[in-house]
Amino acid sequence: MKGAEIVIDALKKEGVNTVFGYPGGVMIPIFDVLYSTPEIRFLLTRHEQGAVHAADGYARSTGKVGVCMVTSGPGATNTITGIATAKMDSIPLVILSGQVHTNSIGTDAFQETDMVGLTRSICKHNYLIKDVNDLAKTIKEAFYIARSGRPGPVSIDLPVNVLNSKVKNYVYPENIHLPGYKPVIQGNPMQIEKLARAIERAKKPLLYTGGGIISSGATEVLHGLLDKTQIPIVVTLMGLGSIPYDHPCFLGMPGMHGTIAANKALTECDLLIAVGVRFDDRVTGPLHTFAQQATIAHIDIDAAEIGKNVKTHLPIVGDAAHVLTELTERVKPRLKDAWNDRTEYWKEKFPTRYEQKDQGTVIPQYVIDALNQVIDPEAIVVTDVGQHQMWTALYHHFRKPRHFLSSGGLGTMGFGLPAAMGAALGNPDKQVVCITGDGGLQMNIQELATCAINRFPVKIIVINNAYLGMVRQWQDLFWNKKYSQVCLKRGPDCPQECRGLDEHCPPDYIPDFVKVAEANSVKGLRAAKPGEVLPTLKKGLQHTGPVLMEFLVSREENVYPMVSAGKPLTDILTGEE
Ligand SMILES: Cc1ncc(C[n+]2csc(CCOP(=O)(O)OP(=O)(O)O)c2C)c(N)n1
Repeated sequence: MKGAEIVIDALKKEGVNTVFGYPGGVMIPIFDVLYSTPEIRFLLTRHEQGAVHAADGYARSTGKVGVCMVTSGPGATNTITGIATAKMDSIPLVILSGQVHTNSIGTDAFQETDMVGLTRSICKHNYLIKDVNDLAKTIKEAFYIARSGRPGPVSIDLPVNVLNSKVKNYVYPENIHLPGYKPVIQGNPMQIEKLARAIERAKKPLLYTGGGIISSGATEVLHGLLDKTQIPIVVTLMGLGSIPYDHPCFLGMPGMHGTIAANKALTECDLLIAVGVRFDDRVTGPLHTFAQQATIAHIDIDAAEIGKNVKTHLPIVGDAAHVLTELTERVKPRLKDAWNDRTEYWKEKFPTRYEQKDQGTVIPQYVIDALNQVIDPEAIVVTDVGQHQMWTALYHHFRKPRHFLSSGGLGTMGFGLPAAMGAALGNPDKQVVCITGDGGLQMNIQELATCAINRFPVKIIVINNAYLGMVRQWQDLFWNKKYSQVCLKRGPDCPQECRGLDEHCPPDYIPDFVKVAEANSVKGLRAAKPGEVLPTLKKGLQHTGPVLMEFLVSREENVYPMVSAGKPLTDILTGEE
């Protein structure tokens, strides 16, 4: 059997029926086999970055490993941002890239790049296969490593001669032998017992949970723990959806754009039970100010996370679902008490809010909030990165895990549209809504064509403020309103120094998103007045094919609440100062 055939057979054996990618010279042997492999659907994107984000969106929404296949050189380097995005958010991917002939490696051969070197620090593991006899075993390992323990992307570089070489007796291996890699699943029972006792003693316990809950499939167990203990909970961007937005214990997202209730609770709690989180700086602020009064328990499948950023008093290495199941069994029921009253008071006293007037400009928050009235409750919501992402995190009504996809750790603009496309492919029965900024959409706008030609009915909501809004917000609040290179209307007639809107501002936005949509056979709609928002959303969501709904919003709206970078979580700007 030829190397290229082994790759395709291995994918089938791993249960892969969908691959995202883009072809090129050295990968033709594999594409040649794919040509007559109807069991595998290949999604030809319009850019390799689109392919890797689409594989990522597929993986996040289905829980399966996303597979991406690209050629050597520029094909491989175009996946780098997507691989780093997946690594930061612990998303299982296998990236198969082509490579030049093993004899040419190191000679600057045509389209040669050192993929192993390039991906070393941004993937969970990587391989360069030099011998066709290692191919099957390596692919088996790669899938196992990608999906087990703390999931992550694994890169496999495939020299063209390996793909063209033959193996005499090919068998796909059944077992994995990786003595150096044994993820711990069950937590230490003594430690779990200690945590159960600590919860009984605590006066102000708080759960702080993240993406680890979703990747371990621990949502139901978590709900069970909440039912038994009523412990207030804050959920990071990556964990949104693991608790329904209206759950009585849910205080919202913590951190820089977190709710006031969540940040106050983090500051005051005396026992912090962190599960599947990594104490990201966007959540904690300066570490010496974070949860100062708390005993910190940290449950994580990745031992390297324990104590990485904060001193942990009660470490438990293990899978969140297993550890929380055992914790729920061991902990005594806890009734709501004065601490619950206090956190609920904060929730009521400091809701996130906006004001939409009947006339005048559309407020971006209103668009995202109004979507709650018309969206299918089972819909998958995907965002890009920026202000619209934070408003979605604050205003969207999250209901289920794997139904909110967003680039958290890397904050990758351009993620939204291709990730939504991957989610649509993986979930043909679900409504998929992509909320994006006018900046981020343009980073992978070429994928509109992929959506249209494949009939992916993605509903795209463009919050068009004609600014790179989140950067403008920082310049507004912390850089004396010097709007340097954030205006997407800026042209040669604009003054050198700009502090916002004035008579020089060109009237038209380029490109015309509605026309771009229509040129790609995607339905285009636009709303510019408050009264047009709901009808446009309704019309767009009812349309059967892909739709782009552009909302022209007030340009200088800021995301609040906000804790300034480098400030403690107590230092909250509300926008009403
Ligand atoms: C690839 C990439 N480049 C730059 C940034 C820095 N950045 C973060 S948010 C942002 C602005 C995003 O603007 P837009 O897409 O219009 O969304 P908005 O913030 O206006 O909602 C920028 C430039 C980034 N996160 N990713």
